[in-house]
Amino acid sequence: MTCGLLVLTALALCHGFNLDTEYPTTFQENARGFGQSVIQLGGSRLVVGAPQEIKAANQTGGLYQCDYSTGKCEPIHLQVPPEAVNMSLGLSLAAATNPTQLLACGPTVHQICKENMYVNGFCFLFGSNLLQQPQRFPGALRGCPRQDSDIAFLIDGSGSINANDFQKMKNFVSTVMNQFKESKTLFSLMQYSEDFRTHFTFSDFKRNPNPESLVRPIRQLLGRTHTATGIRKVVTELFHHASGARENAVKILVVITDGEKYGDPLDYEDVIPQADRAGVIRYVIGVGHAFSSVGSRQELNTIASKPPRDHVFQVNNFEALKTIQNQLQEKIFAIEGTETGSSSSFEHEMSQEGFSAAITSNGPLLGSVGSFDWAGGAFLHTSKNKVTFINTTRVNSDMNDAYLGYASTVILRNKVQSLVLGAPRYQHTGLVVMFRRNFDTWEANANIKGSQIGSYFGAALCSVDVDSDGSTDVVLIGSPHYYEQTRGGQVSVCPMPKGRAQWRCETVLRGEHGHPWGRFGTALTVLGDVNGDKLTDVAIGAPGEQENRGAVYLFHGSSPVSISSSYSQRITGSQLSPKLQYFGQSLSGGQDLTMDGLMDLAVGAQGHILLLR
Ligand SMILES: [Ca+2]
Ligand SMILES: [Ca+2]
Ligand SMILES: [Ca+2]
Repeated sequence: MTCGLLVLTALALCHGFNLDTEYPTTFQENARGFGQSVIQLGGSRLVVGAPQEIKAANQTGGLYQCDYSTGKCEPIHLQVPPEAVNMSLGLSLAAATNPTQLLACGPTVHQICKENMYVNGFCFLFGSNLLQQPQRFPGALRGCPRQDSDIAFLIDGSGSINANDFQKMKNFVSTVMNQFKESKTLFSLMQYSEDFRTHFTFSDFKRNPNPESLVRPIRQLLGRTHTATGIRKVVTELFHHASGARENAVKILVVITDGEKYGDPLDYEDVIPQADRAGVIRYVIGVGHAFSSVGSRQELNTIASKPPRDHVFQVNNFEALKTIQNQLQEKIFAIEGTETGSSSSFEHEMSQEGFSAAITSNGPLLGSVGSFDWAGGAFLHTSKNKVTFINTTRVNSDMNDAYLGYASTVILRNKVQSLVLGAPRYQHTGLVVMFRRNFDTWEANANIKGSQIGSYFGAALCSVDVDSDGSTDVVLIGSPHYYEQTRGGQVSVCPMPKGRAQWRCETVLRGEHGHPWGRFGTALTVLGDVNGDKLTDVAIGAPGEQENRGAVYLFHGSSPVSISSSYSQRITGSQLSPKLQYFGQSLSGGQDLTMDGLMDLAVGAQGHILLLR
């Protein structure tokens, strides 16, 4: 009897230490991809992503909220902006408490720029009322990258211009060239009167991009004004690959003249259609006399591209050329591409921002694996218009194809927040980097490298406050493709580095033997304290176990700064339902949604979410 009683007590204790697998609540939806992501929200419900669901033409991804009390899920309605083409909404989710916030991302927004397809992302930040329209990050789709331009000057050197004014024209040309210093714009210059002289070609400029030294030696030709012939020569000779003109560049011609053409054997109708066919955009700057009569004004309109009001500039004298420098620059910038206010926009064409997501006290953190040729990084949106891009280039230049931002998490030490990003393809072995804020920038201050090629070290991250004192104690780092003969995938337990000490991992968590393709560590979550020892416990998904039926493991906190290396419970998908696939592909824990005082665990499987308590 005593023995029996002991056994019963042991059973009860054992049951209380772990999760009940007898009566899980199952949520099921036919939406494609339902269960790829899940998050507990506000202590009352689950939000589930179905990133592959086709909602409408060009619209992929759905969000659902699932309620334990009704056992049902219903779609969260979102006004999807039309430019969010096929974004895979719900591929990543994050949530915060106090106040309740939900961040849901669609990191595959397709954007067509000319012949190229780019992949960006949008994330939506909801408050606790999911019916209210969320805030969108970024606020608008990044503009298409700028196109390079080749700009040719055709300057009037005829005898009607005095030497002083010719010098002012040269100054104007060098000033305009200097305004494009930071761009990939190339310049060339021809002077015309009745004679024509190429002072520098695009190739000359490329070899020596120094406006002063190119412009200073130009001597005025003097003579008559053969403007039409000059335009033909620019179109055929300067905008030619032999002069270094680029096939894909925007062709821009800037003509500066003080009057009507005179003595020219060619007419404008002989040359302007040719310039149009060659795609040369023409700006004309008429100085002084050029505007003295209706006929000469008409001539400028003929030379310029249509409409004239956008392409003809009028100045009263050469001194006044200064006043149009900025206008000309703005016009040319507008042609080159959409202005986005961000000078580095063309480095993020494939950013996939929102591939991972976290909510920081400063604002949403969006992992962007595709930035800078797949080196990756993350955008931290601190306010509606302020964005910081976080990456490691200052620390390590060899980040090609590293996929930084594949996973992200926030850690808190003594009320100071740091960010942790995973780069699972770094040097093929993976890297995890911790970033600390230094005024307005985020600096990498610690990192850990993976050891095995192809292991995907850093593909999943989870920060854990084991003793619940408000400070993070360990970061769990998943390597779901870590290969051992009988076990696939592992999770490293990495305590916070002390002072300037190297960041290291101590314990390694593994799944059961016999599952080389288990992908243990694909999903990680904090569970809360399930065994009542006041130490936080964690759950780890292994969705590849048993031919992709999948399993979830529980590990107890073992000291204020560590997690036990042996698991306390293994729950397989097959034990809950024979039809479950990829059980453990997503996890979310830490809240009591069933209101029984015990922490619950939400587990994603293909088309299903299971709530265990
Ligand atoms: Ca702690
Ligand atoms: Ca515990
Ligand atoms: Ca519960």
